[in-house]
Amino acid sequence: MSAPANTAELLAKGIVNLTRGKGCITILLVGETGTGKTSLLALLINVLAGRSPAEYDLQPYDLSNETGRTETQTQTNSARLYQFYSANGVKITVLDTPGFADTRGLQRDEQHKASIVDAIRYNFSEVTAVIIVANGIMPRLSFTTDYVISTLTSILPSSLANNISILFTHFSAPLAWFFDNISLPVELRHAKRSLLENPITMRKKYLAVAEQNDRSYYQGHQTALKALAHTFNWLDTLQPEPTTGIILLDDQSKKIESDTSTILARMSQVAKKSGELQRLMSSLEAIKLTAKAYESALGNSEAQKRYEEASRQLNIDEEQISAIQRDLNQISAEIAESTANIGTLAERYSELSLSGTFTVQCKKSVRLLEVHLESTLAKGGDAETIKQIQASLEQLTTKLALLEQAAIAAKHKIFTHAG
Ligand SMILES: Nc1nc2c(ncn2[C@@H]2O[C@H](COP(=O)(O)OP(=O)(O)OP(=O)(O)O)[C@@H](O)[C@H]2O)c(=O)[nH]1
Ligand SMILES: [Mg+2]
Repeated sequence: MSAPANTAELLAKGIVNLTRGKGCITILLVGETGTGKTSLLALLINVLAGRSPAEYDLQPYDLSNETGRTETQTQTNSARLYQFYSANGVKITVLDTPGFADTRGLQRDEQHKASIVDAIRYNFSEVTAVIIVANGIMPRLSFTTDYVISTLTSILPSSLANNISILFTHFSAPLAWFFDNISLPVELRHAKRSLLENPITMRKKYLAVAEQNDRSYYQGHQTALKALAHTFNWLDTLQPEPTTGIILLDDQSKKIESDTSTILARMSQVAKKSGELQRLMSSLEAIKLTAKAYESALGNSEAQKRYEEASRQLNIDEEQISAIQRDLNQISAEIAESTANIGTLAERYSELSLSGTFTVQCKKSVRLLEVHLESTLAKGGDAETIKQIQASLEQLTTKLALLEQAAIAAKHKIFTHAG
């Protein structure tokens, strides 16, 4: 007979029931910054220890891994692994991760991505579930959340699709919930969704007010336990997935990124050489005119000397021009070949990844930077910040153009090979 389902009453005693004879659950908590991942971790630790709200440890996580945003709000710095047991001995492993769309910039998000994937690479061989934590007080996805979801799906393989759930925090009233499902990416529209008003946060608020007899707090706590019970019932249905897909995707995207940087460097080399070629061609034209002018007065010894000098220079320039042209042809052929290879790599990545294509993440980053630039300009931001955003935007746009070109080149290559 299967074990009884998880209930708020059992969870209040720290009891988790798993029907499949599993003794452990591994959860990745991911999402936008400030949505409540660390608070959810704190709730899980307290509830599974069987503590009552009065006994809650409000900060049972590594405080040295948190940076203070305000006195009551902190931001997680890097991915951190937590292991704890339910009162009846189920081992729970949670990876609390730094949130994306960090106000400190896209580069910081790249570091967060690396910290998450490294933590997975070195600590997990399989994962039971990925819980995307999102803020429930929003009718549809903002640009930022859209960017965050695309960043997350870019590191997750599609083999994990059934193991992903979206937990909307700051909210617990399903009837009043108006989130527009259509705004979610197709891959996540069928993901399990749940709502939570985190009692850890409410507990902090509750303790801050003088009157400590708030029945609504205890009702809220009960609602949260029910939501957690549903989550554990869902976790119980899951087959853990190997993390090899995440690691493979990371390896592939690192290769694409490094090959892209190499090509971009080669492209700026081409631009420099083309400039040089242009300069030499103009100088060649000028020398040709000079030589022609002296040629018509060749009886004159001074004119003869000048004519010979011009002819010598003409030869030197012509040799240099053909050397540069040879270089340019060779580099351009290499670029074309590498671009098509990147496109092929990106296609392989797309077959594995939840995000669909490799370029989608780059597009969303461009869009986010454009919005950021618009709002910084509107707010009258300082010139240095604006210059930095513009430079990042330019870099990213060039990279996006290259990736789009790579996709076309790869298709053409396949077509040519097939034909
Ligand atoms: N009202 C309410 N506040 C919440 C809830 N969950 C989290 N918070 C508050 O939101 C703020 C951010 O919570 P964190 O748990 O630090 O968010 P995080 O996702 O870990 O943030 P990063 O580490 O920056 O990614 C804190 O002030 C929490 O108290 C919730 O369900 N309801
Ligand atoms: Mg956090």
